[in-house]
Amino acid sequence: MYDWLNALPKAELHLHLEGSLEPELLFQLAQRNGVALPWPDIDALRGAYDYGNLQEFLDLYYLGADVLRTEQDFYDLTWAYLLKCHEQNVVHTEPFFDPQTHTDRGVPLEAVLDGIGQALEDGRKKLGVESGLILSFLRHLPEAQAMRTLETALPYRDAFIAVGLDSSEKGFPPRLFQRVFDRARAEGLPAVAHAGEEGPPEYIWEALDLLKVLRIDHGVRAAEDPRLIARLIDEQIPLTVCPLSNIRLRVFEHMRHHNILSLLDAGVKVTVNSDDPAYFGGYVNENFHALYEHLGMTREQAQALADNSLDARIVK
Ligand code: ES4
Ligand code: ZN
Repeated sequence: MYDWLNALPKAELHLHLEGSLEPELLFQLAQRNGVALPWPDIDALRGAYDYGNLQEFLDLYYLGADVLRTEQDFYDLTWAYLLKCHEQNVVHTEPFFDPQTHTDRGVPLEAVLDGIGQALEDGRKKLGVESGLILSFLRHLPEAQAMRTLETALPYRDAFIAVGLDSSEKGFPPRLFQRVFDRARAEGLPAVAHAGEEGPPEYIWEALDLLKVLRIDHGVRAAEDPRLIARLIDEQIPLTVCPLSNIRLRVFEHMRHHNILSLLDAGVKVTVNSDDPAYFGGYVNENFHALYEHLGMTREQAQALADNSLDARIVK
């Protein structure tokens, strides 16, 4: 079963590039850039990968991202992730990056986009991994800063395929970013948004009705709202679900309580993704393995999940 799952061609639609920064590369980049780290060694950093909730994880994730300084760093980060895709039969990926995490530290947007973009191009040519980049706004920062980020990015419009919304969810509803997403849509940019990970089903409604997203990132809390579930099924709106992430961030107490297969069987277009694989203990295939081990996922279900991921691509 494991070999069969590994060999399934699949797409990854929910992956934060900054969250694919493995501790080894993190330490290597810190040394290359002369960045002092709060952990004495890789094991100490790994020991910190124990989170009570989304915010505790994000605090560590933003600290880690501080080692990313140059175009080469962003190339190396993206290339390492694409090698994983190649290894795992991820034939298509639509990764997120958080421009504000870097521009707020003085890293030029151009360095970020050029480094990621060159690696994605090499991934297509040398590995056969197709891709499209999603520019994601940090929702814990003011709307005006997201708008400025969008305006700064528009001259590089061809470097990304869509906009997204991530970071701390509770207390930062999608409605706060309606004007930014209106502006992006006016520029012809499709949208996705994190919603219903820690936040309530209402945030999923807002993402659909106000931000006009074509996919929901996470969305597992939709299960609390039967009307919303009916809509997701009716409109076949994809949910990019991240099982290992949800366990590490305590969205579900244990993998055996995860609702992804119930949603799938009910007719919701769910997909399997790794979110922040370096921080959550696995890439896409390890997420599939966990569904087999703890939820008894069948081959038919796995095939449906992989088919959904290819179907839910923005770039066809
Ligand atoms: C994230 Cl798991 C998750 N949720 C929201 N924002 C994020 N950024 C990186 N990982
Ligand atoms: Zn995410």
